[in-house]
Amino acid sequence: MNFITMLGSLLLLCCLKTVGQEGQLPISIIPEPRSITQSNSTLTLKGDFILEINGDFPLIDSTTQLLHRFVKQRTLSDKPIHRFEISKNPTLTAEAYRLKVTSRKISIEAATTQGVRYAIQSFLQLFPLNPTNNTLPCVTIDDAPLLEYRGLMLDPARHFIPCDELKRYIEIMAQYKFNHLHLHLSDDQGWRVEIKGLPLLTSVGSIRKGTAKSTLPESGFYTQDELKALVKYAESRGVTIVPEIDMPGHSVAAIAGYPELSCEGKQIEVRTTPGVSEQLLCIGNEKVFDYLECVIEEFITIFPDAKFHLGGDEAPFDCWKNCPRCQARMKEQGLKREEELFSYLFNRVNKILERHKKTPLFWFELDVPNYPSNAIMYAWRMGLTPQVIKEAKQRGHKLICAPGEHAYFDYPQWRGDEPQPNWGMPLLSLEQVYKFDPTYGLSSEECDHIIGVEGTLWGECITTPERLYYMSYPRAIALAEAGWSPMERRDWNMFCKKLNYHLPRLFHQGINYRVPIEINQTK
Ligand code: TNX
Repeated sequence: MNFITMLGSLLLLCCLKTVGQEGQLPISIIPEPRSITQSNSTLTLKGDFILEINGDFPLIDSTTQLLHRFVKQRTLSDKPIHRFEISKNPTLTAEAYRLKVTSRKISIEAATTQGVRYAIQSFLQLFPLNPTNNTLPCVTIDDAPLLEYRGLMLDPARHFIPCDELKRYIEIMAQYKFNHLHLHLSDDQGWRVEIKGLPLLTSVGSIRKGTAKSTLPESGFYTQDELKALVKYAESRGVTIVPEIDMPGHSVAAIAGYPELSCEGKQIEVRTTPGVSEQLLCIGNEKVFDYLECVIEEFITIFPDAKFHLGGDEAPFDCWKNCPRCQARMKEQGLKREEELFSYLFNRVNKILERHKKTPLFWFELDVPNYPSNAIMYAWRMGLTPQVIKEAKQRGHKLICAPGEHAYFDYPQWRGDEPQPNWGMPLLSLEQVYKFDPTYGLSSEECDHIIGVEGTLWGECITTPERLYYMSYPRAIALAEAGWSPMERRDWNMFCKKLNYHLPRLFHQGINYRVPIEINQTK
């Protein structure tokens, strides 16, 4: 090495120190990127960007609009001043990006629009909280997600959530690089999607006379047009909607509309209280399969993505034992145990999905002997996750981890906090969410089938949009890091420091988060 290159390397080392060194601007990006290299220089923005887009990035407009809007608001100027270059780099993986901020220009490299979106979300998180200060650190960020599926689940079946509220929810989750919004669209307490061929699903099934806490009726459903618009909106923000129709349990609202779907065939009402119902779909009745086919065929015209959740949770099957039609079905199929009826149902419904190249998703129940071979499973029951990870691997299924012990956002966040009374729900603190290691400490071989994480906000107590955010934030931010950042890049104390930057950002956007007073308590 000659003198000049040695001097050059030394100089480079001096200015390319790692993040957070003294004298450097703080960086608080969540989820934590793979690698950040910060120099001592800064860039002070004084006006809008001159965007240069090299390559084809479909649906990029809503992202670049966001960028323009943001910088114009900050600098109070729409004069195009700063160079901002977005270029295609096909060697990067689908959601990866490289973001470079220098004192002369900003540049992004990505292989897809999604990569560009994430680069821009990270870029926006470089701005100081003080809205009159537009000095950014000069950085190079190389980033890519740990897991391909990073989801949140909402439950408009228990309490209807208007479309506009879903859109706002999508906007915020996209800031934290979540890419799937799973919608639990049917349950005992409500049916929420217009099905043209089965009008009683909504005219009867979307209304309940009261709830556990109120004697006032609860109702609401989405028209197909509203859902189509929602899917488009989500897509433009990089979020895929995963629809769920629960079966064979959690079907009381559907049965209230069409009593012939249950084993007993009795007229029942949409359930007013939480809990698990003993009413299941009758597996011996061909009308049930006609119903499912009709629902799925209409769903398919609304939700273009391949993922289709068929529920499958919490279905006590005593009614099948006493049902002559279910028993006849078992005989016809040579089934010995009622549990095998689940597999029969799921495999048959999967045939409908196969015609449309859809992949079925299920809540994993260990007593169901087999699921369709292409099914993606969810680990959810508290304490069973390690066993479910093993079992899913053995059975050859991909797995998404949404475990009760880390990802149930319907659980209260702190002692004495709402929801109260909480039907014996355990606490799920922010720290407990943050501790979530989706691999459960297993070797990469033992968990190479884990494709994602999901936070589930069951809706029995989610009576207003304010509660929706209160229960989701900031816990969803902690979960975002579990899905995106490798364990070696994560640290609870560092996360708490970064959160002090993110909470005011949420506040500024009108998000009703829980103030996590515990994060600034000295230990
Ligand atoms: C279990 S998690 C359910 C939901 C409830 C939730 C309440 C799952 C697949 N089923 O129906 O809302 O517990 O915590």
